[in-house]
Amino acid sequence: MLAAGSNEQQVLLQDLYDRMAPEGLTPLWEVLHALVLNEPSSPAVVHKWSYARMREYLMLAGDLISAEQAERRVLILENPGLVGQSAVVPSLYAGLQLILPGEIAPCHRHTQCALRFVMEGDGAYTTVDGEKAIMRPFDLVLTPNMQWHDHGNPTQKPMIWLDGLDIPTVRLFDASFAERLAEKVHPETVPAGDTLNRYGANLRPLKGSKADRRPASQPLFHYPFQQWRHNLVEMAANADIDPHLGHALEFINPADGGSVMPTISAHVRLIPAGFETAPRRSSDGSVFVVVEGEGTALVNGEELRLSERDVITIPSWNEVRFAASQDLILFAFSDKASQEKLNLYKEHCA
Ligand code: 1HN
Repeated sequence: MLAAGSNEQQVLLQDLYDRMAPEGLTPLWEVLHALVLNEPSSPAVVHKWSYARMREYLMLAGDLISAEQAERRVLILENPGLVGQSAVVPSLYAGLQLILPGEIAPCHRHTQCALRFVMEGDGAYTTVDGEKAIMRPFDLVLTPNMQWHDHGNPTQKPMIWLDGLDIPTVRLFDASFAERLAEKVHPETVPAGDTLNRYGANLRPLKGSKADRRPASQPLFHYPFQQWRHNLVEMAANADIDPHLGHALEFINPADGGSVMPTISAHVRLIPAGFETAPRRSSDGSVFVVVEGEGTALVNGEELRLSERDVITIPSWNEVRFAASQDLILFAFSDKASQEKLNLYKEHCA
């Protein structure tokens, strides 16, 4: 055996690497430390996108390209640590989408799951498998895996929402399938709001009845702001506050009580004015939207100022504390759903 670390060893090892590389072989011992970390060390960085800045660029894009030509007119919120990957954290994608008055975004479906969180505008819609979800500010709307969806804006004002998709996760598994509908828009087969009546109020059509019409695994796709804000505020008025989260409610899939979609979890929080959450880390990669109020996120000791509609991303295992100067309402989505299925999810509260 050659002396460890000797020049001669290095030269001979390099020669071995060079010989085997063309045959698809490389040494584990050169990369092992980077493959198996003692704790997460994300290549993604903490980042804030101010809504005013994003909106300015998005409206400029609106002058240059139609929603129809673009298919989807979206600015990707690309994590500065993941340049070229169209990812906000390693497993998820986020984008800001604009639909101008009179525009439509043509119908398609794909294996990627999507959520929309409305930032601005009132009355545009997404049609999900023939049913319109009419979108109001801070509504959450889902387009689960392989459901036909197109968007339209019959109002007089621009409509802007944040898209969250599991694009990088689907890419990891090489499992992307997509198709365009022959028609630009899906025929409307059910009145708007029908699904909320059937599945959105802790009721459901009797199993086996004709009224049970949505896919069994994904019946609900609209979580209106009016409803979730009321629930959050009323709960907070009567609940002990969690020191690490503030008041928090998770959106669930009524089919199984689990996450809203198989790869994406979503929740909302209320942090009352004057409250500061205790330090917390979690292994999910998250995106937060400021819905109401003002405050700060203190991430690894660095302070980010939060104002209405700002978006921040907090990758895995960064320590975060939120502080509210006014009652702060946050929406968040993350890859917790995937991590729990893979027995990976972990959190640490100091
Ligand atoms: C998509 O289908 C939408 O339907 C938005 O609005 C963004 C990004 C990548 C792939 C599909 C939409 C998307 C997307």
